[in-house]
Amino acid sequence: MRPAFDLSLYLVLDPDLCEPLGMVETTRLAVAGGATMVQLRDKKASTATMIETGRALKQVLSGSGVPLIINDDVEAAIACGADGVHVGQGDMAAAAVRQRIGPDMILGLSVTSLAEAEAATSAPVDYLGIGPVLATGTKPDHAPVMGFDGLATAIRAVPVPVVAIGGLKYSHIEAVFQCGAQGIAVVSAICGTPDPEKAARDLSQMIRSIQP
Ligand code: TZP
Ligand code: MG
Repeated sequence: MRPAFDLSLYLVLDPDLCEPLGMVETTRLAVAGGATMVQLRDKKASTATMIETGRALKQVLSGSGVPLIINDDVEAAIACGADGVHVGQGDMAAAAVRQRIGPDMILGLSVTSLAEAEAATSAPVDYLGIGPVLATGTKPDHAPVMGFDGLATAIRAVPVPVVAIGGLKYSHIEAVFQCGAQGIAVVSAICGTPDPEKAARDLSQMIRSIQP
């Protein structure tokens, strides 16, 4: 069986924004502050480096119950003992990923529009990442922004839990959950701060205060 997972405060790592603390220490602090899920996303890393970093992240997450998800690199995810994989529209198809990882790993898929959300309704995924909700400098080549109305419309079209992404900060939490999302995925709101534990704690407390 796949592990249970909580999308509510989903940290997506960025190696550049995580300097000077590094991705492993940033993760340790963010999880201490309340992050519920962690994704290793390093577009420039080799599979060998992804495996090495993934193993270090698994170690720091040990005992926390927080799943580690690997972006794109399915073989690295399997090799480092990650809990799941996250793919985008341009990556390996979700059905092929599911075939490779089997039934026991979490699978997430990014969608950037209502059309992509509708096309994903039959995909064998456990959750969707929907966005960018707002413009963000973290992903300079991002798709057109969807806004909160676009997010809410896409969420209504899909049967699986959704985590919203793109330009999201503390001040957007209420709107994200009002749209029907199960969580907020952030890079710079945690990785780009001098105190990732405090950043995560502030976000987490706000989420807890509005979740039913
Ligand atoms: N996918 C869509 S937007 C984005 C990704 C990975 C980056 C989000 O970064 P931030 O800093 O939380 O806006
Ligand atoms: Mg991708």
